[in-house]
Amino acid sequence: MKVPSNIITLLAGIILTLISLWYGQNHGLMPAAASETAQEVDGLFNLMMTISTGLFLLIEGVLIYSVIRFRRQKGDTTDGPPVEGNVPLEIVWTAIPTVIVFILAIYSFEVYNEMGGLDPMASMDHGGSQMAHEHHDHGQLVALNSDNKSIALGLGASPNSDPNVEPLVIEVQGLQYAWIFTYPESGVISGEMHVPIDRPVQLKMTASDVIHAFWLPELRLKQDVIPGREVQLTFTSNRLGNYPIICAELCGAFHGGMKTTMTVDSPEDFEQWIQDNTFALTDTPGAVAMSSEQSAINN
Ligand SMILES: [Cu+2]
Repeated sequence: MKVPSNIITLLAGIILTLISLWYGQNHGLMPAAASETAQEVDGLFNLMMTISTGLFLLIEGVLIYSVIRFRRQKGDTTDGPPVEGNVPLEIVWTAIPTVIVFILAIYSFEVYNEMGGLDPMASMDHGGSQMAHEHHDHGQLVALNSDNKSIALGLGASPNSDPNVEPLVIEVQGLQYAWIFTYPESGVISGEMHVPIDRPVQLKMTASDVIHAFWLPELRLKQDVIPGREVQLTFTSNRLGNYPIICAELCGAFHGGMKTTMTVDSPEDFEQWIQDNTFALTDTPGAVAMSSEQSAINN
């Protein structure tokens, strides 16, 4: 009995779709997601992975099938049939990628907006914020400062975030080859970053020498840090743990060593850490607490 070819095509399509859907969720390529927006970024990545897997299997499958099925027969030295285009096929393989690109564009725009990427000036207290809001009202993505020179950089507050919740402000300074974190509320200065869980954090970042890039893989955030400019990064972590902070811009000979840790603490542990490092500051005037281990020694 011969199975009709359209049944085989349908079965192959179903199997291909199921494999793609499964692999899109189980590729295991991403580290832990430590925030809601990181999970949304993963949603976008997983969709792209699903589509790519489907296209890979389809194209490679047809290629391998054709290599075997239409290979040269023994003793056949004639030319192959002259094939000159196929209009319906060309329309289909142009239309499908167009639709895919539109879906991905809209989806990624949505995720970027969720992250606060479309309104970097939203919670900035610069003199230019009024101007920035005027521009924002007209739907412009680029906000000008009052001096009309600097353009807002970074990620502001998510449009979904509660405007009544004050974010924890941390000043981040990138320099060859370290990150320095200053907590203006308490005066703590540290070489590693601690943040409380479930509270919005607003990083105000500058570089003192060359361009660095502040990369938090578990938050799916990466932001260039530029000398002479303030760059903002706003996020809320929802997962306790230690996560690497890595410089992702080749910034000199020891760029590879420009790493530290972000610790997401419970609110109590965070308060404790702030207190420990504040004591370290007052006990030995002028001393800078570079790590919690060091402050433990000081106590
Ligand atoms: Cu660097």
